[in-house]
Amino acid sequence: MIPPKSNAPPSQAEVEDLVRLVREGDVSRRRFLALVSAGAGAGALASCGVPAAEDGAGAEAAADEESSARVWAKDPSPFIQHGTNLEARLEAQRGMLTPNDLFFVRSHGPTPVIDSATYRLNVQGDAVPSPAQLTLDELLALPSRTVIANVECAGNWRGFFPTTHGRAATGSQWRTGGVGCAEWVGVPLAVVLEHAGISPDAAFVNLTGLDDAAFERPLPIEKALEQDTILAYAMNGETLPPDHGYPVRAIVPGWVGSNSVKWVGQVTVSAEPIWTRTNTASYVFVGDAWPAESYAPAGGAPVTVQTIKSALALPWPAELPAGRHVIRGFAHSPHAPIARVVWSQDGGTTWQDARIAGPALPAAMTLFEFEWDAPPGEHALLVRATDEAGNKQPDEVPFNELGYLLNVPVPHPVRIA
Ligand SMILES: Nc1nc2c(c(=O)[nH]1)N[C@H]1C(S)=C(S)[C@@H](COP(=O)(O)O)O[C@H]1N2
Ligand SMILES: [Mo]
Repeated sequence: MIPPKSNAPPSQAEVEDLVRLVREGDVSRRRFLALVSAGAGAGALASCGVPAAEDGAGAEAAADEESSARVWAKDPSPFIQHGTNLEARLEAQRGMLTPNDLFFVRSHGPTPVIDSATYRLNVQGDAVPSPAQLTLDELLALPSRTVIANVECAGNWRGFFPTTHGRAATGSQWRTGGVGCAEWVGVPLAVVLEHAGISPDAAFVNLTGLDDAAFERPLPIEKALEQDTILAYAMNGETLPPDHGYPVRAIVPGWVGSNSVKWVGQVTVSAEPIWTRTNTASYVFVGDAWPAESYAPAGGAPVTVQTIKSALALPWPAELPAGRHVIRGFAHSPHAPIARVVWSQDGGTTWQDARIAGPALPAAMTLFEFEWDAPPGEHALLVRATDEAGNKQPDEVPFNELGYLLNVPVPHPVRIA
């Protein structure tokens, strides 16, 4: 899928050209993939060793192998398993795009098997005067759009709450691998809604999956109609893989992953707010900072927009030989392109600039790197990103029970032997 890696990073002119093409929605896939997978920092890969699954999670994966065969279509061994979820290892990713085989999976049940011949997309609801049904071929015939965007779970980084707040939040204890970035091709949801015909008072759009969980999440109409909110059928130049929603999934750039409903079978449009489990009980902020009575019938403020983050592409914990290393990582912000990443080896007393080493698009992974002359001993590296709109990872965030959107810089343990 991704062409062989070149050691030559793209030139600044190439990157600018690329970003312009992407912004204009006119990117040639082959050219684009060639550029982003070239990335930069091939030396970093060599010096950091691109460690495979050798920190113990390999054994966990092997133990689960029998059941995993029924849960996912993909090979789970490159991942850290949490129930039916597969957490990615950022250290395995080189360029801005996450290869499909390494893309994290967050599913509320096993991957369903869907027959494209009998697949139907139903568009209905009180704001759809005449319900519509589309076959996959009919959907594919509608105008398409290419979007480069992350999918990031609202609970990505949840496993750090014990470190940052001294207590754990409920849910899978993800570290940094609940995020991936891909090039998606699909039909704008707005095009589908226009095709079906919606009434002018349409206010909410609920997307429902064909998985056993019938996972669903409502979107306000404004977000549903944004041009980059698409029903995707391709991922990184391949047919959408089963685990990522084959044949059709939503991509809602910049919003938490639960909005990007996989295996979409139904689109319900209403003039009224739509309340489901996923915007009342889960994917809401529950905690002292969000008094429940202010958000009824939801139990707290619905979690919508993602947050700015940066993380190192190193195993957790990392082990490296003493000496000079090029350390890589990924930063992303839902609000604007990443403008700056700084790093610290002294607990945040002093900070140094990292180099932005790849294209910077909003709501997509941005590669950064820095050189570190690592002395022997136990270290903790911090990184902090700022975007072009001035958003910056904060020093503190209030605790929320369900553990969403944690983004304070968390020390990454590194042992230098
Ligand atoms: N139908 C369906 N869609 C779903 C989910 C699900 O369990 N079922 N999980 C959601 C959540 S919580 C996330 S974070 C993303 C993860 O997308 P991925 O598995 O492609 O990484 O899918 C979303 N879409
Ligand atoms: Mo999620």
